[in-house]
Parts: sequence; C-alpha cells; structure tokens
Amino acid sequence: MSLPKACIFDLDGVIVDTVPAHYTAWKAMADEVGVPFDEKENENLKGVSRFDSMKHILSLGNIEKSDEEIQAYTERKNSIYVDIISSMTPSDILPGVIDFIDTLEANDIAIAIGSASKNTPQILKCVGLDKVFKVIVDGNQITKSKPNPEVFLKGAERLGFQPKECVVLEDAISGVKAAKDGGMKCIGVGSPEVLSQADIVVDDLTNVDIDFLKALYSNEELHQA
Ligand code: B16
Ligand code: MG
Repeated sequence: MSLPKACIFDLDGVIVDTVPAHYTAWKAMADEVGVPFDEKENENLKGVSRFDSMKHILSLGNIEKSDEEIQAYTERKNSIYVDIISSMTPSDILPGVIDFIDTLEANDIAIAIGSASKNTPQILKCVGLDKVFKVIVDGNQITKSKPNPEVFLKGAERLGFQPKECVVLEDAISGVKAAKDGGMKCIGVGSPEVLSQADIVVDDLTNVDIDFLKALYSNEELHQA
C-alpha cells in the first residue's frame, strides 16, 4: 500500500483554530471555581469531552461536585464558547487545509471528520465545510471520549476501510493516542514535544501533500514538514 484510502481530520485545532475560544471559556469556569488554569494546562483538555474537561478542572483543585453541578458548568462554558465561535467564517480555516482537501479529492482519498465536539455541525457550517466530508463522526455520536479510539474507529467503519488504511490528523495528546490505539497512522499538528506519540508532527498542513502521505505509508524516514 503506497497511499492511505482515507484521511480522518480532527476539527478543533486541525481544521479551525477554536483552541483559544475553548481556552477562554474554560478559563472562565476555572476562575469561577478558584482553580489556577493556564494555556499549558489547556493542552490536557484538547480532544476531551465537555463533561470530562470540567471534571479535570475540578480535580486540579481537589474539588468535589455532583454530576448535575458539573453539567451546569459545562452548559455555561458552552454558551461562552458558542458566543465566540458564532462569528467564524471561512477565513478561520487553518493554513493548508483547503489545498490538502483538494489534493485528497483529486487523488480519490476519502475524507472524514473525527471530532469530540458536539458543536461540529455549527462550526462546519460557519466555515462553509458542511458538505465536504464523506463521513462526520462527532461528539453527538460517541459514548467514549478521546483517548478512546471510538470516534476514529467509527469513522473508518462508516467509510468502509480498515483502520490501517486511514491516516488521522490530530492536534491533541488524547487524539494522537486514540488514533494510535485504533491502529491508524497519525500526523500530529502542533509541537513534536507534546505530540511525541504521532508518526510525524507538522506545524500546520501547508506542506502536507501526496508525497508526504506516500512517505508516511512506505515508512521512509520522515522529517518535519
Ligand atoms: P464541545 P476536537 C474537542 O474537539 C476539543 O478539542 C475539546 O477542547 C472540546 O472540549 C471537545 O471537542 C468537546 O467540544 O464542547 O464543542 O462539544 O479537537 O476533537 O475536534
Ligand atoms: Mg483537536
């Protein structure tokens, strides 16, 4: 096999830069419960569901809350978040994404979304990508949050391909682990130190092309793009 059959894209932090909006909204919740929270700590929430993210923030301050209270925090967090992202437009798509999608389509490589976000449909609509992906698996359709591989395995299954025939593009530690535990190749988008479990890490998708995918599948020595 010299090329993958499909690419499964994470959404937040790979296709659109919603990471600062998530951070702003979680920081407001952390301030409310009196827990110190910064961008480094926010790395641990990337790819993690809303409920588990709030639980994580509370655990940082050894704070106990009932499931109902946690749910109420997540609803408040989401309303801050949705307010910020509702003004997103196609100009918020990250560098290299559109060209890479065009390349994949031209080479008959299927594309899917594998995101933990329940806001996936709204985000894709805002940025004009709601009719582009063959398969969309998001937070509304999964029961186990990343690092569990469920979201990507469902994506591969609905595409009709084996996990090893799919490449996942991910910006989160939890998402990279999910892809690798699911038996897929993984291109990390971000810092090589943070995403050390990925097969290769890039800053963004600008230099990810067909030759890059061929190299990934032929196990050639890969250098950071
Ligand atoms: P929502 P991804 C993830 O999306 C985000 O990285 C993570 O920060 C967020 O908490 C999670 O979605 C749930 O999002 O609150 O919108 O349902 O990176 O898997 O595309
Ligand atoms: Mg992400």
